[in-house]
Amino acid sequence: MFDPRRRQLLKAAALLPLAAATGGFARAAAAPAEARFAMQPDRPGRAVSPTLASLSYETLQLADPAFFSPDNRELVRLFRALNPQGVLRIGGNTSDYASWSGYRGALPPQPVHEGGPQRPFALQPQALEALAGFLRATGWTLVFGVNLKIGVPAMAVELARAVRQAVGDRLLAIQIGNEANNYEADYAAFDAAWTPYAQALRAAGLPVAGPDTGANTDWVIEHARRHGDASVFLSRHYYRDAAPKGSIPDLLSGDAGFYAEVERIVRAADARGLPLRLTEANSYYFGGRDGVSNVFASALWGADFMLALAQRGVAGIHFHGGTLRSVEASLGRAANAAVAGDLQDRRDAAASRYSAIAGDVALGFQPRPLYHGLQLAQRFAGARMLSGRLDAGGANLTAYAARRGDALQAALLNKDAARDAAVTVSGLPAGAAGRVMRLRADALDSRRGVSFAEDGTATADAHGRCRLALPRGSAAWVEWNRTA
Ligand code: BDP
Repeated sequence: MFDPRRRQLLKAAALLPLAAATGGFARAAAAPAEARFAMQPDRPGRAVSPTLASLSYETLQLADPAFFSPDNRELVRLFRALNPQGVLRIGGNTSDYASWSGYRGALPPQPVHEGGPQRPFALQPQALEALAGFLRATGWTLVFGVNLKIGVPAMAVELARAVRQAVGDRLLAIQIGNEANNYEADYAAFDAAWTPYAQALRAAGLPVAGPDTGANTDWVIEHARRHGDASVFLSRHYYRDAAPKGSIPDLLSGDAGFYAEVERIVRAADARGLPLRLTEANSYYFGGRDGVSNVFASALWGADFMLALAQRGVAGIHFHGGTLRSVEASLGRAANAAVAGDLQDRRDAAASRYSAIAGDVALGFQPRPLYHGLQLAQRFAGARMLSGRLDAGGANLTAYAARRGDALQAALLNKDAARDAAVTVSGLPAGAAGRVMRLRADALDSRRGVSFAEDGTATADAHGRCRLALPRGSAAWVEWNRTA
């Protein structure tokens, strides 16, 4: 049973580390940092894929055909506003519990999780029809995961065929198994189970991508070596850590170790001309951390994470989310969604803690703080990243630059809880007129009141320099028109 007092206590407990970490700052903030960001327009880097901001949902979300449906107008609108060319990945733990209702062959007995909701369920054709309408309405394409754990390639082929028949060209790829590193002994065992599926799917003319593993960089590289020639893209997942270990300072400290792993995978992907997609990613696994994954800090994290990866050549990042029920079921847990509060609170409680979009079919939908961070980073879609040298002036800042046609753009992120900053951007055409958008909220732990909106102009001086204020816990996106 839901007990509101207990929730208050839990909330207070979750905020304690933050209060301790930021309590002093509000009263005695450190001196503003003087930062410099030298954009290098003559040193182009990677092209940013239009599919950069993408999403991931549990297969179990399809149990309700009203969710991914063209009639679900609010969700359609939020998808389109995030990215008119995004890619929806359907998968997660529940993909390895899904069967296809049209399959008439024999199935081995399915494991039933003791008392929990993580149990086999059958996908219905109506859900695929509705999904196809949703994709047409949003302009999105699809990556669809089939059940590897059950060990029946013939069922996977029938399901994948039905998916393709429903969605047509919008099917980008089929993936086989979700994080098989959790149930296969090693890469060789995975490959032995995976290969008959891939062969059967390809024989049916279906596009295949993978390996869709958890945190296994070596598996991805080995997979590229063995199957890269026939693959649509390479994939792995990312979560910073487990939910109990999550905190705002941890989330905002960056993840250099992971970036180095991405560079290794991108080298393997480049060697075969393959894109790399993080087909499932978010802040903290085990469903996300309340007070961290669903507050404003997650927006700064998400924007920074996307741009750091786009700079390293990652084509798309699928932020995992959906209803609390679907994600908790993926973890073998029941969802105890709170029903107290106003509509915004209730939508928030109906969604998994890390979801970029809150709500459900009954309550309607609204953006979470993370959504606005993804919108900021998505501004780089279709542009070419540029080199830049950042002197952060001692604050926790990151900065990214890109060129699109004649325009130069920069994202400046102040992830510091304590220090306001002023950033001098250089390398601009003299006198270039910049249009500024800001990502902000009252505080890093704000659940509401997050915005990413126009905020005036920033014009370069005769030396091509432009100074911008960047308050702690905020970000700016600026686009300078070279011809101005
Ligand atoms: C991933 C699973 C997904 C879970 C998520 C989590 O693929 O189904 O919902 O972890 O733990 O590993 O939040």
